[in-house]
Amino acid sequence: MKITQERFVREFKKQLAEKFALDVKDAAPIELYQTLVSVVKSGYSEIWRNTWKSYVKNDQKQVYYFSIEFLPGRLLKSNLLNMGWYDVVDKGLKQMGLSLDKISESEVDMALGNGGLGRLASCFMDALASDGLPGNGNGIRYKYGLFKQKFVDGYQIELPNEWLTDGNNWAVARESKAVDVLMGGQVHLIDNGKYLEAIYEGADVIKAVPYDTGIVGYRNDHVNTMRLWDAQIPASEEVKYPTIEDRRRVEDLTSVLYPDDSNYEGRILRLKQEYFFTSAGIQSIIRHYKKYDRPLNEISEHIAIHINDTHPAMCVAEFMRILLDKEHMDWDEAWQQTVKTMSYTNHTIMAEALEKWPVEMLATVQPRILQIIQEIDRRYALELEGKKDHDFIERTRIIKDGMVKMAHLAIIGSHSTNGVAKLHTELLENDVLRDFYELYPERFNNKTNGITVRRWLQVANPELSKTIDQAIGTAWRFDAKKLHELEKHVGDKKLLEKIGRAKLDNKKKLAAFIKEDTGIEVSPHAIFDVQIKRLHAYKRQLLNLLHIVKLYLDLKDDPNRDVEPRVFIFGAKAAPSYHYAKTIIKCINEVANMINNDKTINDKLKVVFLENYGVSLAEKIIPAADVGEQISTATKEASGTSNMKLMLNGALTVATLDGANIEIKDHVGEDNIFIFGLTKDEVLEYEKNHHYYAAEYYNSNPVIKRVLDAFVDGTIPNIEVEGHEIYDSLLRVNDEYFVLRDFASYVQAQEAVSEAYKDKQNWNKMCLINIANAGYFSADDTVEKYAKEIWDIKPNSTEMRG
Ligand code: 26W
Repeated sequence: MKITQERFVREFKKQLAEKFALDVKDAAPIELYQTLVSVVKSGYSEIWRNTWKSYVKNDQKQVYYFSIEFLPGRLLKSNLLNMGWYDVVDKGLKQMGLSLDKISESEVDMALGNGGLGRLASCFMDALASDGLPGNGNGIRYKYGLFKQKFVDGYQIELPNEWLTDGNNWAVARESKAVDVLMGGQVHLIDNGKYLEAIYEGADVIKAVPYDTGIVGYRNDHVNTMRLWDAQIPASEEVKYPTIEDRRRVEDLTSVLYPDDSNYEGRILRLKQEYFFTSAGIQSIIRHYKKYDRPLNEISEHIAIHINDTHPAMCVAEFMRILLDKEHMDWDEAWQQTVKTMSYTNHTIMAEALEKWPVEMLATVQPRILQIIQEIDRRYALELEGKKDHDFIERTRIIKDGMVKMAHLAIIGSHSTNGVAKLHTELLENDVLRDFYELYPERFNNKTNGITVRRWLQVANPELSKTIDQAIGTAWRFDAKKLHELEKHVGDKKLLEKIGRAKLDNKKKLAAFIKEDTGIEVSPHAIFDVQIKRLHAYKRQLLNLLHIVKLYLDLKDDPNRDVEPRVFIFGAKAAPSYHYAKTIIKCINEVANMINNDKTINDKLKVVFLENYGVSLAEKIIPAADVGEQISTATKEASGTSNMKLMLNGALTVATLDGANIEIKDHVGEDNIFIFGLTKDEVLEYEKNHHYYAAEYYNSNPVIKRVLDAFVDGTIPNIEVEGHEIYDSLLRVNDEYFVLRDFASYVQAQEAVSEAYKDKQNWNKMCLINIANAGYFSADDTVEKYAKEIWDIKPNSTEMRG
C-alpha cells in the first residue's frame, strides 16, 4: 500500500478516535502504540492475503520451519522499514508532536526464545519473506516469555514475563483453523480387513488454536506467516475438566518457555510441548494440502518441513502417523515421503544439550508415536544387518537402553542434516555424528548462520546506515553483499571520520542509557568492550572477568599507567537452575561494584552489567560497541551470531578460532581481528589425552595467581562463597573450558586492542573493513542456500503475485 504523510496522519487520527475515542493530545503512549500497530497492520493485510493466495494459485512448494523458540523482539520499526513506511511515519508522527522512538518503546519484546536458536529462527523468518520465499514459521505461543532478569545484591532474580497483558497486537487468532491434538491414554491396532486401524482409548483431546503473525518482506509486497499454537480445552471436552486446576493442567501446556539454553532436562511437560506444536503443525499442513485434491504420494514435492534442532524431531513420527493411520498409505511409501519432506539443523555439540527421552515418558505422552518410533528403529536396524557391524548399529539406532535419541530420529528420518558454521559441520561429520556421516554422506551439509541486516543495521543503527548510503548509495539495503563496495573507500579519510563519528554518537546514547538504567557514569571516549550472550561456562565470561581483574590490579599498582580507558559491558541471562552461571553473574557484579566505586583509578576502567539482556537491549548496545568478545573455548560454540551483528556495526572482534569466528577472520583478514587461544585441534588433543593441569598455570604464572587469589582473599568484596566456587572450579575441578590455558594469550590480544585504538584513523579503517565484509553473513543469503540446496523452494515473482 502506498502511503503519504498526509494520508498516514489522517488514518492514524481516525483509528485513534475509533479505537479509543481520543485525540492525539489525550492519548497515553500505549494507546498511541496500539493505534500505530492497527494502522500498520491494515497497511499489509491485503498483501498478506495475496501472498497466501498466490502460493495456492501457483501451486508453489512451501517450507514450514518448526522451531520451539522464536525471538522476534519488537516488530513495529522492522515492519515499518520493510513496508517502506518508516520515513513517512516518522515524519507524520513528528507532525503530530509524537516520536516514533518513544512509541516504539511501548512495545513489549516478543521473547519466546532463549538465545541464539530462537533469534536465528526470527532472522530466518525476516529473510524468507524478504527473499520472497514461501516460508512459514510453526511454534508455540507461550503465555510467559523468557523470564525478566533483575539483580538484587548482585544476584540474578527471575521475574515472570507477562508479555500478553496488553494483548499481542500483531497476531490474529484463527479459531476456525484449530486442530485437536491427542495425548496420553492407550492405543490399540486392529486389523479391520483393509488396514491396521489405530484405536485411541482414554486420550486427552487438546484444542490447538493458531495465532498467526504477518512477517513482512523488505519492500517486495510479500507477507509470510509465523503460526504459533495455543493450548485450549475443546468445547466437547468441557465436562472432563470441571475445576480450575483441571483446566489449568491443559492450558499450562503453552504457559511457559523453558529457560534452559543448551541444557537438556527431561521434564514431561517439555515433551508434551514438543508433541503439541509438532502435531498441531503437521496436522494443519496435511489438512491444507488435501484441500486441493493433490495425491499424498507426491506431498514431498509440495511441502518441506524443517526441524530446527531436535525439539520438533517428532515431526518425523507424526507425519508417518497421519500418512499411515489417517491416509492408510503403506509404510514404505509413507517413509519415502517423510524422509524427502524432512530436513534437520543441529545447533550444538555440547553433550548436555542432546535430547534423550525415556521410552516410558513417550509412552505416557503419545503411545502411538512411541510405536511408530519403535518401528522406525526396528526397520533401521534390520536394514543395516549384514551391512554394518553390531556395534555400529547399536551406536546409531534411535532407541538404546530405554532412551529415545532425538537427534538420531531426526537424522534417520530426514534427507538433510546441517551444521551452522564450517567448523561446526566439520565436527559433526568427523566427530559427533561420524557414524551417520559414514552412512549417509550425501545428507550432510553446512549452512553458516546469518543475521538480518535490516534489523541489525538499518533499524538499530540509522547513523551508520546513513553514512554508508553517502559512500556507496543505497543498494546494500536490498543486497547486503554490496556492503563490500565500502572496501574501495578504505583510503577515504572523510568517510573514516564519519564512521568514527557515527560510533561516537551511538556511544553517547548508550552512555546516557547506562546512566539512567544503572546510575553508572561512563565516558563515550573510552573503548566500549562488549560481551552479550547467554551466560554459560563454555562462553567464558569468566575469562573476560579475570582479564578485567588483572587490569584493575595493574591500575592499583600504578594509577597513572598510560592505558586506554575501557568500559566493559555485559549482557547475559543465566538459566535459573544453572548454579555456576549465576555464581559468575554475582562475581561480575561485585567486581563491577568494586571498580566503579574506586576513585583512585581515575575512571580508566568501568564495568557495566546491564539487566535483562534481550533483543531490544541488543539493539541499543551493538551500534555502540567498539569491541566484541567472542571468546568461547574452540569447538564449543556452534556458530554464534552476535559476532556477526557486532562486526556489521563496526565493532572489532576479539576471538578464539571457534564457530563462525573462523569465517569472519577469513573474510576480514588476520589484521582486522584479534585472534587468540587454543585451536580446535589443540582442544581436542587435550580432551583426548587428559594432560591439562590448570594448577600448573596458577603456579607458574604470577599474574594468574594474583588474579585468582583476589577471588578468595577478600580483595573482591562480598563473594566469600562465590569466589571460592570460581577458584575451585578452575583449580580443583581442573578448568573444564581451559580458561587459564588461554589467559596469557587473551591478555596479549587485549593489549593489541588497546594499542590499535590509539591510532583512530587506522582503527576506523579496520571497522570499515569489518562492516564491508559483514554482508557475507546476511540471513538472506543463508536462507537462499537452504531454499536451493535443502528445501527446493523458489521465490515468488512479481507476476505470480497477480
Ligand atoms: C534441550 C535444551 C536445549 C535448549 C536449547 C538444547 C539446545 C538448545 C539450543 C540448540 C542452544 C542454542 O541456542 N544454540 C545456539 O544456536 C545458535 C544458532 O545456530 C548458534 O549460533 C550458537 O552457537 C548455539 O549455541
